[in-house]
Amino acid sequence: EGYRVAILGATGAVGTELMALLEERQFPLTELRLLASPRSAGKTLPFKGQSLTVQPLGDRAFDDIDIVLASAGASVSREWAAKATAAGAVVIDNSSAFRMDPKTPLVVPEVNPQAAAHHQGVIANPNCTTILMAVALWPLHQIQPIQRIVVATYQSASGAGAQAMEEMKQQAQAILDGTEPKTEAFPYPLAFNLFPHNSPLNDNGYCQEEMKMVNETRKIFGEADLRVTATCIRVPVLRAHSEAVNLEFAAPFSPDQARAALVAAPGVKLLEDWEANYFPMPQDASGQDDVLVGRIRSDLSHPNGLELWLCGDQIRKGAALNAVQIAELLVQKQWVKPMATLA
Ligand code: A2P
Ligand code: 11C
Repeated sequence: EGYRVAILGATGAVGTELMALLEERQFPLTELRLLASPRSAGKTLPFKGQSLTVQPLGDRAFDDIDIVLASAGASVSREWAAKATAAGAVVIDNSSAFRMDPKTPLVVPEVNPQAAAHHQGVIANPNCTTILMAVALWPLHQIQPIQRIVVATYQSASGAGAQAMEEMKQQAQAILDGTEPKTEAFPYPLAFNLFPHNSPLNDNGYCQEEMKMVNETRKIFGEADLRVTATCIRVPVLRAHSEAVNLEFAAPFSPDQARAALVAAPGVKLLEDWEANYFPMPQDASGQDDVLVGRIRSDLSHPNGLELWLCGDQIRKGAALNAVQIAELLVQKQWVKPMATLA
């Protein structure tokens, strides 16, 4: 038995990784349909030793499809998700379009898999920084409730897509060559620089990326009143995000208790060598499935406080892997309709 899957945004940074993960994890497929903008129509991409042709998104794009993995941005999802569900598909949407919609489950399989059972055709994949933090904090929260999260992020170029990654490389080359770096995907040069996250600012002074961390974490944890504050920064790293997290628990929670919880938790890897001063780095996390956590220490300034540092691959667990895990969950629990019979 297999499923007919469409990747919407197949030519993008996340789309490319979705294809690699479906192949690597041997997702049960009877068809893989690649969809992108008309600009990419006719382009071919490799999959399982074959060459698949990219099709332009259009009215019949979702006919006879069981699962859509969508990663072409929020406006494309807003326009096309209802058409895909009307055609009978379940949409796993990587964009922000439906995340805070009360009818749409927002799922990190290590945290709230059961939420996916109640889907009405669309399941939202959270923001990348939120996913990475949720995977690392949920096991701690199970043992000792977290009361407040203060997080600062160090976000890679990949969060802004394939073109942004390319732009940063070209900026680095331009600066080394002594020429003016070009900026299109980003508002400012990112190479040899950093800046507060380039998402629009809200009236409360937070940018949208920061408010996603606040609101999405609350929804995933099922804790509407959890106190979360975030500062999101774009840094000149290609493809893994890092986060410095300060936690306040209901009662003292020691670093060793946290380590024990993390070692036992799925999707997390403890990486600490205090003698060598070696802790997670984006280059260790790139291409890895697990969120790497380290530098766990008691907060000197608060008896119930704990500090930790994490790195996770933004394109994999932050986006594509989480979406494929949701698809696997649907298959395993039979929460997606199986395809029409195989001949
Ligand atoms: P295309 O390559 O044809 O522009 P990234 O996040 O890496 O920037 O990738 C965005 C993905 O979304 C790409 O696959 C891109 O296709 C796709 N995309 C962007 N706009 C549209 C659109 N209007 N319709 C369909 N796909 C789109
Ligand atoms: C970034 N997290 O790193 C953002 C990109 O809501 O899916 C993804 C935005 C989103 O810039």
